Amino acid sequence: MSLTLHSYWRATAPYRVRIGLALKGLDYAYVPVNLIAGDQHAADYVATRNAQHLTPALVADGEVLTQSLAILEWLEETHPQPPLLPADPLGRARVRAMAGVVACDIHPLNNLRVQQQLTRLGVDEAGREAWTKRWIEDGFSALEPMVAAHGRGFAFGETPTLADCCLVPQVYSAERYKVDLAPFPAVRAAAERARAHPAFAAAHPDNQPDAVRA
Ligand SMILES: N[C@@H](CCC(=O)N[C@@H](CS)C(=O)NCC(=O)O)C(=O)O
Repeated sequence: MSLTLHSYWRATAPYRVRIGLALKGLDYAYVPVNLIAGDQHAADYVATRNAQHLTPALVADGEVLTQSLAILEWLEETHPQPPLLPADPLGRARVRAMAGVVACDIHPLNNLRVQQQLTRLGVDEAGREAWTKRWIEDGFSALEPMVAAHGRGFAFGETPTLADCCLVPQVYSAERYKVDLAPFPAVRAAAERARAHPAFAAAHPDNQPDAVRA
C-alpha cells in the first residue's frame, strides 16, 4: 500500500498519526506542510488534501483521509496488528474516551488558528499562554484519574493504544507551553514510558525531515 502523510513536524494531530503508522510498522512518504508559512491555506492543498486547511492528510493508494482519529481508526481496521484498541468493548470505550479528551476537548481550543484568532482579538502573548495552559490543565485533570485507574505502563494497559497516540503529542505540547506536570504523575509516567518505545521515538517532532532546531 502506498502511503503519503502531509504533516508538520511540531503539530500534534499529524504527530498522532505518525505514531500510529510507526506502531503498525508502515512506511510512508512525508510531505511537509509548513503551518507557520501558511502552506495549509494553499489552494491546491485545500482542494485536494484537506478542505479544513488543517494537517494531517493521509493519502492511501490515492484515497485522501483526514481527521487524525478517523485515520487512526482506519489504520486499526486495515492493519489490525499490533492492535491499538483493547479486545473488549468496555476497554475500547475507555481508550476512545482518553483519546477524545485530548483530540476533541484540549487540542481544538489551542490550535494555531485559535491562537491566531486570539491575537486578532487583542489577546497578548501572556494571555494566549494562560489560555493554552488552562485547557491543557483542565484536560489533564480529567485524564489523570483515567490513566491512574487503567494504565499499566501505557495510558491503558500494558501495550500502546490510541490513547497513547494522542497523549504523547499533547504532553509534548504541554512541555512546550511549560505546563507544570507535577499534578499529573500518571499522565507524565505514561508519556515517559511511551516515549521510550521506538515507534514513538521515530514519530517525535525532532526526528521529522522538516524539523527546525533552535
Ligand atoms: N481534528 C483535527 C485537527 C487538525 C488540526 O487542528 N491540525 C492542526 C495541527 S495540530 C493544523 O493543521 N492547524 C493549522 C492551523 O490552525 O492553521 C484532526 O485531529 O486531524
